[in-house]
Amino acid sequence: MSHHDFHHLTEGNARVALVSDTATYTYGEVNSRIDRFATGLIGGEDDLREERIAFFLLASLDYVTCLHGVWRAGGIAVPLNVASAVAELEHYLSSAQVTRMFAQAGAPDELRELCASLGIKLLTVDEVLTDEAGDLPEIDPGRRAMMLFTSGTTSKPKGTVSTHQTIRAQITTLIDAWCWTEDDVIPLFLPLHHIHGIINILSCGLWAGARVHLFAGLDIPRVTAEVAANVYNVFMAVPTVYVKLIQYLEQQDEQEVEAVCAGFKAMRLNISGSAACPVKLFEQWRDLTGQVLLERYGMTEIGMGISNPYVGERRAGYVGQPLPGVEVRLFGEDHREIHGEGNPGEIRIKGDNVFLEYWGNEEATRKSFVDGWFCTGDMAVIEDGYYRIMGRTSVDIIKSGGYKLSALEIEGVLLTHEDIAEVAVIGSEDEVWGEAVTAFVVTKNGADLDYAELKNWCNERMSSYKIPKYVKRLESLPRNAMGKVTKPSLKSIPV
Ligand code: MCA
Ligand code: AMP
Repeated sequence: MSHHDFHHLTEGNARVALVSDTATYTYGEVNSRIDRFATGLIGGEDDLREERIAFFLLASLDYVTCLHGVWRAGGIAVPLNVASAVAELEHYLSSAQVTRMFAQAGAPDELRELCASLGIKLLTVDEVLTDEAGDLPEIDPGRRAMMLFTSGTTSKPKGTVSTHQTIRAQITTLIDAWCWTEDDVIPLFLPLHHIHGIINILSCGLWAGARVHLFAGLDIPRVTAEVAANVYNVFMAVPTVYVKLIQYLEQQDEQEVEAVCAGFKAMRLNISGSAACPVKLFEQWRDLTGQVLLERYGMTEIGMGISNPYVGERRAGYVGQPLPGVEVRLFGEDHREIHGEGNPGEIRIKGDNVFLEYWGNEEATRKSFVDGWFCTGDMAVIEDGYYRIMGRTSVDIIKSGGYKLSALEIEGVLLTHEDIAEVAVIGSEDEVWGEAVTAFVVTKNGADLDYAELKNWCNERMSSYKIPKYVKRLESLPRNAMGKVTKPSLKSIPV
């Protein structure tokens, strides 16, 4: 990917690219700001040479400036979760060996102290912008471009590195498959440290010359007001958002419901992904709005892999067929390929869309590929030509509201609590979140555990969406003969 690929981002282009609460920015304005930022970032050098530049920014002109500025200057963009706890940030920043970090003016003291202790320069975008754009390097498409942290079956999140070419492939596949055009207008309320927000919405939108409405987070009254005013024609979200929209509409008067539903109905596309869309939700949304949700399957390491068709049957409970340019096969535990319909196997992926490596973790990278195929850890089966996701190979990964969470990471933090002797974390079925983080704990000397206090304690140590929604005290954890906690048996314990 070179910046010429985003061919609407050019000097003087008067099309509107971004709409925020307070302002509207044209492609030309955004482009010039990116160039001036990239120039400032490079300083007296000719290329950032894959320097890791982090940013801690909500969806904003600054965010877009950082992302594209780092790309144009030859750095690696490290967008961080703005809801992170300081302890989590420390891991991201130190493992990525970040040297500079961009945040809004008036960043909290904790962030200043953390950056100072790690020798990271904390800056605002304005501080770096130059008056004029200078020369920028030509970037080889094989060079590293972005690092996104993803939780997995290890206790600490890993930095997933993609190249300019990876990102280009991930974007162009979706531009074609979902028929993006410059007439599209889409709201962006999902977080911007994951593929769903960064690639599927923001990058596809800017690549296509579309208009992206930036929100600091999910603000249902504001989003639905815009929907009712027929502002958007494309909508992308995780299943939890559709659940929350339905719950919200249940509280509104008939007139408002009618207007919002008509707004959704008039759109050309509603997409659900990042977690399984229950058949019931698919049907509720269709009955309410007339929209047949297009469900697709993706992962941080691969972008999007499998999608229901834009034209053709979108089947409830299925994720569709491999996207063009993405090779998908199913394999058994013995690494033999599974053929034919109705036979489950692990999804493995090949293609330009697949990431390069886990940063600084050759072993994890090596282990995640077999014979050149990336092993997703998701099980699937093909039925009547459509892929159906059956679940994951690991019980230690939880999907809550579209966020992938590591049970081991949460257990690791809880175990540092002075009253907790043993703990096992699982995802329990939940109508709103898909899976709700649930902790089974054995306390030291039978100590009591107050939920509100524990939640407060957790707040300082983990992003709030990782905090267990349910905590259940047990006398002991169920273990097998090897002493390993039998997590599946915990699923049947009422909480
Ligand atoms: C918020 N809360 C949550 C979650 N989000 N709890 C569990 N799971 C969550 N996902 C909690 C907060 O801690 C808070 O708790 C309370 O809910 C209200 O928080 P708020 O931020 O106001 O909630 P919200 O705005 O309604 O957020 C719900 C959300 C958000 C919009 C669904 O979770 C979200 O943006 N999820 C999408 C994440 C995403 O983009 N995933 C894509 C990654 P309390 O009140 O107790 O403090 S996957 C990906 O990129 C792959 C490639 C793919 O396939 O797409
Ligand atoms: P992440 O690592 O955060 O990118 O999340 C990727 C994971 O989300 C995948 O490995 C799947 O487990 C899950 N996922 C994404 N889309 C879907 C979907 N449509 N249905 C079921 N699971 C999904």
